[in-house]
Amino acid sequence: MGLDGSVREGHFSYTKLHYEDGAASLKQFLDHVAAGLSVDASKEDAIAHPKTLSSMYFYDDKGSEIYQEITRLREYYPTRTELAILERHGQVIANRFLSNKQPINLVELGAGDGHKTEVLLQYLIHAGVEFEYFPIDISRKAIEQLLRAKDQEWLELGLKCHGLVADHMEGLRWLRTQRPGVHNVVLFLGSSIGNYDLVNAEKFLRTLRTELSPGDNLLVGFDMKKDPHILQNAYADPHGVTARFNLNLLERMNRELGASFDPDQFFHHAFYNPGLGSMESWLVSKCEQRVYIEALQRDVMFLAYEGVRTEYSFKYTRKQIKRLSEAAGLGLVEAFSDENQWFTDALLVVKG
Ligand code: AVI
Repeated sequence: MGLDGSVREGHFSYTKLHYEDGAASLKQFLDHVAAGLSVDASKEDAIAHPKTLSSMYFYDDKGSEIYQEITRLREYYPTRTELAILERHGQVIANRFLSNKQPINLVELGAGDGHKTEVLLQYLIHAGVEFEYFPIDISRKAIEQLLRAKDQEWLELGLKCHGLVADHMEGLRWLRTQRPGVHNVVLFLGSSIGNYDLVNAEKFLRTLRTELSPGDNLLVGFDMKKDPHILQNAYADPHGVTARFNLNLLERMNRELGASFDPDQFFHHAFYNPGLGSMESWLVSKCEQRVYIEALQRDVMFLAYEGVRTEYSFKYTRKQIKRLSEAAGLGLVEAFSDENQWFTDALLVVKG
């Protein structure tokens, strides 16, 4: 570890701002499961308030691996469509930052595997934009894997990079104190914003804005509204990869909470809800059953065909993107889309 608290990883380094507390995270997961599965489906209000679990718990090591598999599926269009947008419009995006003529903190929320960002990094370097790249992820493993995987490539590109093991807001606050006055460009790619409902998406953007300064930019990925058949195919793929992704949540409860779920007794069900404008993923019980959760010291009952909602994936229109941004105090500078208008990377600016 360096004097400034940074940790070297190959030719690059990272700072750890978030201390992973295994016991606290497990307790949080347990409380979440207790609240989400406590609904008694035989009671009337279960129609309005079914059993739920948050999609944020999909991403343990196994879930993250299956998600990478999803992104490579032909049916799951968002990843390759966003990549194509960045390939097609990267030059214009880079030129926008060049015309600001100031050095930039290029901040990425959620490190990912770096594949999509790579395109943008190359454009920025070739355009001569002066920047340092700060991938932020709550998981130390994710930052280490990214730095390790990209070590030689980035070295050859002459990229300046420093990782942050932190939650999004902690990372942005650190940048404000360590690099005051530097223009921030925040990347939130991959339509992760769609996993928030509309109220929480606005709340998230508003909180982000409070950590930034007027004139700072964001590039946010939005999946667009489209023919529900295309959505259906992407979220209930015929290869069963998304089903495995969803069912892994049951296995995670077995592994971490000593639950006795039999994944064969549930199925993955995904559909587009046009009223909400969102894809929904559910785990549906194939029969009436009782599941014991050791860490809760109690059984959870499921009726036959009762569901647990595990994910929303909201889809947007241009108008909604503009409205959401403005409500959060952000201006829509430019929207970059593919030719089918399936996906949009929206360049936003923090208003003064
Ligand atoms: C991570 N997130 C943007 C993905 C999505 O499309 O909502 C997660 C996912 N769920 C099913 N397939 C992919």
